[in-house]
Amino acid sequence: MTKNPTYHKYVKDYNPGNDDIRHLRILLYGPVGAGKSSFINSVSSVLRGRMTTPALTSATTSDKSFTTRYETHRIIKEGRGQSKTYYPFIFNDVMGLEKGGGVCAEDIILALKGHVKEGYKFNPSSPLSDDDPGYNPRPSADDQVHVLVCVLSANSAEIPDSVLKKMADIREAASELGIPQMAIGTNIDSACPETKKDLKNVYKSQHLKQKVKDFSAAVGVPENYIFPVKNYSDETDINDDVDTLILNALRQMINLGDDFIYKM
Ligand SMILES: Nc1nc2c(ncn2[C@@H]2O[C@H](COP(=O)(O)OP(=O)(O)O)[C@@H](O)[C@H]2O)c(=O)[nH]1
Ligand SMILES: [Mg+2]
Repeated sequence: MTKNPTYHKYVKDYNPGNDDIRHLRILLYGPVGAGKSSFINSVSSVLRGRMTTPALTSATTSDKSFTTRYETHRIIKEGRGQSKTYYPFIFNDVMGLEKGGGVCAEDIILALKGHVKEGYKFNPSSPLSDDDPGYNPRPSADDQVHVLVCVLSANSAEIPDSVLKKMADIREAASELGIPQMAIGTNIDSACPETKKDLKNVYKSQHLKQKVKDFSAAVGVPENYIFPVKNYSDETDINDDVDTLILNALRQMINLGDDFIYKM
């Protein structure tokens, strides 16, 4: 895999094809530790051409107790301080599909519609109600989610039924709203020794092929909408093969989101 300059350019030059929309909102959801924050950091590193580490990832994947706020992550395009500019695609990530904790499926569905205000602290035991100050009664086209991305780790054990049920509810709501959906499979390195050795083996690996099939069956996303990625985790330098997979997934998010806002 040589770095695909076309994808890089496409992403760098992208502007939403609907003048009423300043940015595409991409919502990542999935279990704690699946690699949501790492993916956002990786996108930042790929586009900046150097390792960036906004203090975003969880140091330990077993910590399920921390509270989450609804936060928007922007990627810096150019400049510093007051003169910073950002890419016209932004990310939200919500964790908590764990049983007995995390964000309620109802809250994720409210987020899809743009009803969750920036900074709202999710309450695992009760969903956001419309009289809460964190509720946005009149969401703009910008507040709504334009692409829903399921994040799963290729290196994790089977997904519990309770989690699958939550994911199915969220997907169904997104389908009703017409929001396009896709998935990324992270940790292709730690899940497969051959791929770890050389990321170019990703599409040859029988193990990963089977994982994609399993994911597809479990979460109902078609196989060709599941993108394998390796997030930047402990490397110190940018790597073309890592970049290519991240850009491939990101390009698809932008394509799907742009189709959707075009129709809005
Ligand atoms: N080797 C490897 N580690 C990863 C990958 N993605 C995430 N990690 C690591 O897994 C841990 C949890 O990732 P994080 O992004 O915080 O997960 P989140 O809870 O979904 O936001 C971190 O220590 C990451 O460095 C990957 O693709 N490969
Ligand atoms: Mg995270």
